[in-house]
Amino acid sequence: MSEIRQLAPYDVDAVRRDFPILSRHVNGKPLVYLDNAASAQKPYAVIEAERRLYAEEYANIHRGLYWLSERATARYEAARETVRRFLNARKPAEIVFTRNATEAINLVAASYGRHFLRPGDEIILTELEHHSNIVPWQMLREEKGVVLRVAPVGDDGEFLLGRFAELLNDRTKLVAVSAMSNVLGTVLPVREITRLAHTAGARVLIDGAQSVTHLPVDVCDIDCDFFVFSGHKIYGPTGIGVLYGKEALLDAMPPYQGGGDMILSVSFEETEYAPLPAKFEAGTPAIAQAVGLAAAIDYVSGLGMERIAAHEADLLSYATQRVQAVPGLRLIGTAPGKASVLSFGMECAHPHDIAQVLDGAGVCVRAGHHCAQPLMERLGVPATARASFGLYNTRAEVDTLARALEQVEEMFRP
Ligand code: C6P
Repeated sequence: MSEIRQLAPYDVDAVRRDFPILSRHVNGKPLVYLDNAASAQKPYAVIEAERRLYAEEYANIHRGLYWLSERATARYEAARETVRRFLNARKPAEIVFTRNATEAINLVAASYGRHFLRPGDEIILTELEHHSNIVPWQMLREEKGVVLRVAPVGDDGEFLLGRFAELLNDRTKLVAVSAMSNVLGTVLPVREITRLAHTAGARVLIDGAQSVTHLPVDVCDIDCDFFVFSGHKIYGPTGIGVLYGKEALLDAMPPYQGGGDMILSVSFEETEYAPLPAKFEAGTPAIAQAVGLAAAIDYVSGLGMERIAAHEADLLSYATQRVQAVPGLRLIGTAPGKASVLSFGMECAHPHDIAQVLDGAGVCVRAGHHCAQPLMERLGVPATARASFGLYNTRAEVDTLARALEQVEEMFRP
């Protein structure tokens, strides 16, 4: 199916039929789901992969000496290989399953950060980071006395590479940046950021929570040291995320959590840890969710990341043009090359009011600070309304959004 689909023109109606929830109504209106940056809906392929595992092949993994456990283990490890291929990592050992992107960043902060960073070492973040890529480093600052430096963004939300480069110095030990802003859609030049950081002798962590859904990724090409993402944003299950790390680095890092499955042997005197990646996967992992994530990756790969990106780019430019025509609406984040996210404010209404009116029209958007309060502060807004597009959204849905925004304007106009 996948090759045929990749060769055919992008058929969004066929894609929509793969997602059962998209045919439902909310508040008496057809569902228009535009909150994909928060979490994406799931295709039958993902739902069915989890169902099949539970119905036919489920047992705990890595420890059973019976067929069913071996089968479930094979499925889980095959999922790891699918993720490896998707990211173009060198080895499955470089792929650690976590709960989500947040846990993956916490793992790096707790293991790499505690073990390798010293008081006075500097970590560079950017103004557009999600709280998940700020708070773990602040916790490390409390504990280790590291220094956080923040690369600025411009008024349009563009990343200022030159200003970032000025922050690099011989105390910089880590650069932790998002590949794409969840609020503004700004896409960061992660390859160039990594090159500059490496020249300064720093390690690089890329938060791919948003970018992984919209842009093809190749960790070897970027040459980053760590890359993280969550399954639920890429049409996969909740409860599963990924940490990619270069093998030598992960090898040198101490375990994050202790328990079963991450050991070779335990006595009360000492414990020998398992090799990668098991060393970082203490306890029974999210087995079915890993299998569901692999199905999601197969699904998006079947459609083709480039084709998805092209479809979404068309939607974003159409939506930008449509909503800009709504009186009193101001776009927030207009960096060149931005992807799939449209944040805005309206003179007449608070973002929460906007979201509520849109909900009445069946349109789901997020409103608030989007877990990026420092960015809100930088932009001088308390909140934004945010429409974020996925591979199943259509121009007709954008029209519904624009009409509902016109309704907001009519309702709240003084
Ligand atoms: N952003 C949004 O609505 P988790 O929660 O671990 O799956 O993802 C955290 C995360 C990390 N980095 C970025 C850039 C993100 O956008 C997110 C999640 C959602 O924008 C939920 S706050």
